[in-house]
Amino acid sequence: MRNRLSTDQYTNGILAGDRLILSRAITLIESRHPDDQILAQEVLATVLSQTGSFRSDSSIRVGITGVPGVGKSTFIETLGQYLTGLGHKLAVLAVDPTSQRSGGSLLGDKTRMETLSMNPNAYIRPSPAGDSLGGVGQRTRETMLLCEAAGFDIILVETVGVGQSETVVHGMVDFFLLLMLAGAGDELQGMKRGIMELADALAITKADRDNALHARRAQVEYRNALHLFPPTGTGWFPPVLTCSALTGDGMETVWQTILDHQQQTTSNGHRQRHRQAQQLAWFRSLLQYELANRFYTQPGMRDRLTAIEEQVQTGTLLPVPAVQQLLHEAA
Ligand SMILES: Nc1nc2c(ncn2[C@@H]2O[C@H](COP(=O)(O)OP(=O)(O)OP(=O)(O)O)[C@@H](O)[C@H]2O)c(=O)[nH]1
Ligand SMILES: [Mg+2]
Repeated sequence: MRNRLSTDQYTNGILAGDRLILSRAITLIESRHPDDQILAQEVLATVLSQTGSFRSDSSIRVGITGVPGVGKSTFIETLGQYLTGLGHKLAVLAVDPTSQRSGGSLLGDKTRMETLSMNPNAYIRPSPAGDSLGGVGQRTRETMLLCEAAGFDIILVETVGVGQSETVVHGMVDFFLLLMLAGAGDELQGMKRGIMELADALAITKADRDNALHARRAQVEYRNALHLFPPTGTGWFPPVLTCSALTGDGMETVWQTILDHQQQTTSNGHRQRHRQAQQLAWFRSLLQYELANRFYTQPGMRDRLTAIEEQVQTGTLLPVPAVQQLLHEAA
């Protein structure tokens, strides 16, 4: 990156809540350039050593997922306005598995969160285009830490409910909110059950106008459906709420639910255990990524793989000895 700042300049800027410097530091984190990566890690380490963990301990991280078009961005816009109204400082990040393909990003090209992006107490960071080092969302975790160090006490992470992104986001937040639509008895079946099992709450959105009654009916259906799920073991039972990002109805209840969850999991120790487990999982996934990366980027590996795969395909070499042979050569 041209015009790099010094570690001190980044660190002081971030700790002072300078958004411009925060943005530049995040760009550094997203960069694939080795020099940028080294500097980014230095900045992160320095920032974290100065904030300790108190800022991230007092932050609330919320993941918001749901099928495309369910209303995630609009919901974040309305909830965000409400939260900044309460005096919070809010950072909005996105984990977008589709940005790799389109080269764009959800937050960038669809709903632009026009009101929220003008709000001095909100910081919106679209997800980077192109594949992220370490896989989908890896850089978002570090970005989150920097935002917390810059004084943002609520982090909202939007992700579209396709692929693996919701699992990734679930692995980095305290509270995972699933947005759904009414009139979706069919959707319930089509919906990946796995996502519902991850949710700390379901919110049926667009519960306004003609849709309000449908939403209440769907609320009952989903409540019944959730009762069939095994208990989470945390003592928390995911509630089903209704809301409208258009009218703002239900936003307060959604936020109160998140606070209740925060309070309960803090007092029973689950929150801390959860974050520790997330740290460990992050480490493990990075290690796996790094190992694979080193293996595949060895000189000549591509040709060697092609040759061995051909042998495996034609049956002249079995998969197990093929793997052993490759690993042996690599060592
Ligand atoms: N009536 C009504 N319409 C809504 C509400 N929330 C969102 N919408 C509309 O639904 C459409 C999709 O909203 P988005 O917020 O872009 O949905 P999204 O889930 O972020 O979509 P992707 O980012 O593409 O996955 C837009 O036309 C919104 O105006 C709501 O509460 N009520
Ligand atoms: Mg969106």
